[in-house]
Amino acid sequence: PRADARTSFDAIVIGAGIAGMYQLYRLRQLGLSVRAFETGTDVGGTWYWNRYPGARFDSESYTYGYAFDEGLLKDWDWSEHFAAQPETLRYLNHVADRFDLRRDIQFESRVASAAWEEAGRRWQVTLADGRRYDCRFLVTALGPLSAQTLPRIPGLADFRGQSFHTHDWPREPVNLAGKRVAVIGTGATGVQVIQTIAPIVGQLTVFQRTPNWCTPLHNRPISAEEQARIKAGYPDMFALLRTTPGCYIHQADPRSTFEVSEAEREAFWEKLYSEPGFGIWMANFRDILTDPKANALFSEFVAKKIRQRVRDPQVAEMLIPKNHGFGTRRVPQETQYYEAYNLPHVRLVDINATPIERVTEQGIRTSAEDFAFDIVIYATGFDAVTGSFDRVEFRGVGGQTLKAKWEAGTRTYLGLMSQGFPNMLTIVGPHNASTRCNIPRCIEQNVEWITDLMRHVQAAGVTRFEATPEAEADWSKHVEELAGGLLYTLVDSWMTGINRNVEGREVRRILQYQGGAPQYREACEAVARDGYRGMRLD
Ligand code: NA7
Repeated sequence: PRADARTSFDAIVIGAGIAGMYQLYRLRQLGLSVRAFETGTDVGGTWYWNRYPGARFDSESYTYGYAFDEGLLKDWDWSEHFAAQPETLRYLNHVADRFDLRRDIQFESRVASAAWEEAGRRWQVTLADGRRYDCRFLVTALGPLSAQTLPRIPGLADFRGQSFHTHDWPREPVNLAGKRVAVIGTGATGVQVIQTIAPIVGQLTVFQRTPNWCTPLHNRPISAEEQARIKAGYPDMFALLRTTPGCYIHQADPRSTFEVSEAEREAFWEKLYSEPGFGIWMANFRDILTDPKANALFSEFVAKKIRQRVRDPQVAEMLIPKNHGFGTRRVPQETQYYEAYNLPHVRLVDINATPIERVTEQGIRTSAEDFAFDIVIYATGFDAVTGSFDRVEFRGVGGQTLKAKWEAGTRTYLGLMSQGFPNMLTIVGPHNASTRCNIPRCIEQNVEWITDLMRHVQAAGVTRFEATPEAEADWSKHVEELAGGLLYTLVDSWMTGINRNVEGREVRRILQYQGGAPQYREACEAVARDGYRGMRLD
């Protein structure tokens, strides 16, 4: 039975997505009393919330599932190379059942604040509804892309039709057939929505601010033979994933763009364009994301593809990014996305030319035109990485808030903790390799490192730990240095912490550890090996 009345725990985990579920499982194995708090009514995090049409993996399904349990790997069959959201949610429910996780998860429980109490060396956790709990150790599993943001446009509440942010897509079915639909936003989410609903709706109007470089996903079902091969190959595959920078199956090409002949280059790029997944981004020539000339040449290759696929040359030009090169923002992967614009009832509106002035009762008014819609879909993204932390009031030593601390500059140790916030660990926090990663792989690493620390802390009778200011300063500097020379740091996107819908998010930040997952893992392991160097354990 669930010990709902209990309010004191060894550890509290915030969030029951991929990270929170696994952390709960591991801490429970150590014999700790643990409670996980989750805002949703069930497990799944990202895959619980994002039920919008077309939501699916951009990672190969079998590289994305948990790797920690052989039985789980053996029993679960992914149906497609890139599974859709309902399947992923079923998978996460299967995991919750299999490991009996729900008995320690409290749903519909949004954590509003967590305050460190120095005297008792405990965290006081308060939910949005006022219920209070306390724990020795606090682990955040908030998700890097869970703080959804709506556009700052006047009149949002005036609209009389249905409207939703893709993250908050309703649980009950939305009837899109024959409807007049608007989509605002053309990031990875917008692209998935647009290509999926275009054939179904009556009219589709896409409001685009910045086009992205999208490349084909080439998804397909997994045959029985492939299934057997995938399962037999799991040990080798996971070993390979430990060696690639983002734990993807794609291995970087050691050659540089200009060391091969033009014919060889074109043939290689054609091959990448015809292959499934992120290979085109991650297994391209090694200088594509660092040398502006190489980047420009490859961008032109993709532009040519867009021109071939979109019939109206004016629309094609609108869909080709002009101010950033390929791969310097998150690359949306698509299935017939460009072809959607060849349908007679699909229209692309460039809101730089004709800005949105307001949302009206009927629809959307731009500087040029009044549009009427039945449904408005906001695919407008997230206050990334730190946004989910900002939505909880974390108060550390002396009552300082984490938000105020990080506003003055993101500071962490290993992307897993922040000085002044003792006994608190941040899975997928800023400065962590996870947000440049096939995320469950990096989540498992984070969770296992945290679990080892907890084991050590328990055995040694430690009741308080904290990163030292020096270690934090060094790590933060190291993270900044590693990003030097990468073209993405010169471009606005969620990866550089930009979100013009949030005040204060107009300045680029280094949010990610760019040294690659293997080097990150080694850095974490070295800290543990050296008796948790850079941390004070009392
Ligand atoms: P993204 O990639 O941040 O995309 C958000 C999109 O919404 C992007 O095209 C934005 O244009 C657009 N946007 C945001 N605000 C506005 C306003 N006010 N007006 C017009 N257009 C706007 O979020 P996604 O959900 O697509 O993807 C997030 C990640 O989730 C993705 O990378 C995957 O890793 C999974 P902008 O580019 O800012 O001009």
